Amino acid sequence: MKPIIGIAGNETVMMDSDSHWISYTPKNFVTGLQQAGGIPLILPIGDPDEADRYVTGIDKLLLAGGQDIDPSYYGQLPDQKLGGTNPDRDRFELALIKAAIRQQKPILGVCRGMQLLNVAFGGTLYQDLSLRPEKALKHVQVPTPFHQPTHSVTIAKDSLLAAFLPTEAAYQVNSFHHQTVAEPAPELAVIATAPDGVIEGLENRERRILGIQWHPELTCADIKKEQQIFDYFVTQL
Ligand SMILES: [Mn+2]
Repeated sequence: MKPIIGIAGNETVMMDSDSHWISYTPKNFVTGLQQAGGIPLILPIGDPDEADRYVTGIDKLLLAGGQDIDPSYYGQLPDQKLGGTNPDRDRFELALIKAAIRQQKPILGVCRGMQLLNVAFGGTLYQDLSLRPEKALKHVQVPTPFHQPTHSVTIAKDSLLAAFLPTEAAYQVNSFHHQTVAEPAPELAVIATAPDGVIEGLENRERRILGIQWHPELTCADIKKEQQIFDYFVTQL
């Protein structure tokens, strides 16, 4: 039976109208999961008290990209470089993570999703790449097209990703993030790193939790190995 993959949704306003809000997820997550043999189900931002019910109805949870996370969740005040936040989304997704852990359901976190996993497990973020002590590479690759990889990552040999991604040679990924993991949570292993030391992958194998900083949903139609990330999540994690 095909697994149901809950995708934590986002909200945006249509046509600059205060009253025309929509709940959504990027369609490429939907098609990537469908290609992998999953049944995607978008979970709109809602009451954290309902998170357990939502997770009961899914087999696995996908956390997508989006807004910056409220830095109060990792003990910081807002820096001038902090981007837009959505407190309702933070609250709901943190509740979804707790529920998925409680119900022992696998989680894939992408970009913000990986950063939120780190925060949920007690790790911290840099609110902007410029706040790292070391100089960073270009991690917001705009105007380069979204599906083109622009920087490399080194994948750890004993990681979940090593089942299908190369660990000997550097692996090329796309990049759309201005924030980054600072202190990884104690329960999460660092499994992918960019040449500048930026953390691009985290996992907890026992809990079947995987986080990646890049965006396979934007590359999976063109690059087979990127589609394999969704294949692995849907069929194996
Ligand atoms: Mn990057």
